[in-house]
Amino acid sequence: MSRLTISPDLRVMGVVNTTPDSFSDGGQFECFESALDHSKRLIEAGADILDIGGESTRPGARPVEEAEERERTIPLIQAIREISNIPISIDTNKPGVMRAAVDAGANLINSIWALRLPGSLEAAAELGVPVCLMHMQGTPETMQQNPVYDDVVAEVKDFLASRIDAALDAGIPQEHIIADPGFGFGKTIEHNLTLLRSLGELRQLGVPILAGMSRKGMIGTILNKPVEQRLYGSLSVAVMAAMLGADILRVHDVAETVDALAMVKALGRVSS
Ligand code: 7PJ
Repeated sequence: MSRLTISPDLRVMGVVNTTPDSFSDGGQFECFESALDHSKRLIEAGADILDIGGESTRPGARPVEEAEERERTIPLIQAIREISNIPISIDTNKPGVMRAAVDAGANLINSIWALRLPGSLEAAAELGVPVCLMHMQGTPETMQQNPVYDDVVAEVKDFLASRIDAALDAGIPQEHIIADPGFGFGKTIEHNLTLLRSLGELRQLGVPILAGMSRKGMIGTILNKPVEQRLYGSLSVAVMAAMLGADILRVHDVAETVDALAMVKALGRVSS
C-alpha cells in the first residue's frame, strides 16, 4: 500500500500582488501595467488559478482603505478577463471588494480571516462563488510576536472545521469550500513544519486543501536566505505538500512549480 496521498486534481495558484509593500514581491508589481504583465506570464507558465491581492498581509502590515484596495485589484481583474478565462481568486476580507471583484469576473474568494470579519461571510454566500478559508492566530499586526499552541494540528483543524460549519450554515455548499492551514500566519517555524508533516490529517475535513509556503519566512530561516533566493526551498516544500495531500499550491514561481508538480502527478498516477 502506498503511503503517499497525491491529489488527482493538483493545481497551481499563482500569486499576483498589487501591494507596494508585499513581503514577497517588495513592490515590484506596484503599478497596473506590471501586474498585468506578470499575470500574463503566470498564465503562460501554466497557472491554474491567479490569486489577486490588494491588501498586504505581511507581519506588522497596516490595513488598507477599501477604495485603494479596489483601485489596485478591480481594473486588473477586468483586464485579465479581457484576455483569458483563467479562474481568478480575490484575496480580500472586505465585502465591498468581494462584490466588485466577482462582478468584474473573479471566481473565488480567498479570505485569510476565514470570513470572520463583519459582513464577509454573508457577502461570500450571496455571491455564490467558492471560498478559501484560512487559519490565522491573532492579526497580521501582531501574529508573529509570540504564537503559542498546545497542539497546533488539532487547533488548526478544529478552527477550520468550525469555519467550514459557519460557511455551510450561511448557505455556502461544501463543494464551494477550500481549507488552508495558513502557513506563517501566527506560527513559529516548528508550528509550520508540524503542520506540513500533518497535512494529510487536514484532508479529514472533507474539502480540498490549499497550502501557501512559497518564499515564506520558514524557508528563509532554514536556508538563511533572503526572499529572492528561496526558489529551491519553495519548490521543495511545494513537492512535499503535494505528496502529503495538498490539492492547491499557492506559489510565486509558477513555471518552476508546474514542472515540479508534473513529476508528483506522474507518481500519483503510477501509485494509484
Ligand atoms: C497566503 C494567502 C496563504 C492563502 C498570503 C505571502 C503572504 N492566502 N495570502 N494562504 N499567504 N489562502 O504570499 O507570502 O498561505 S500573503
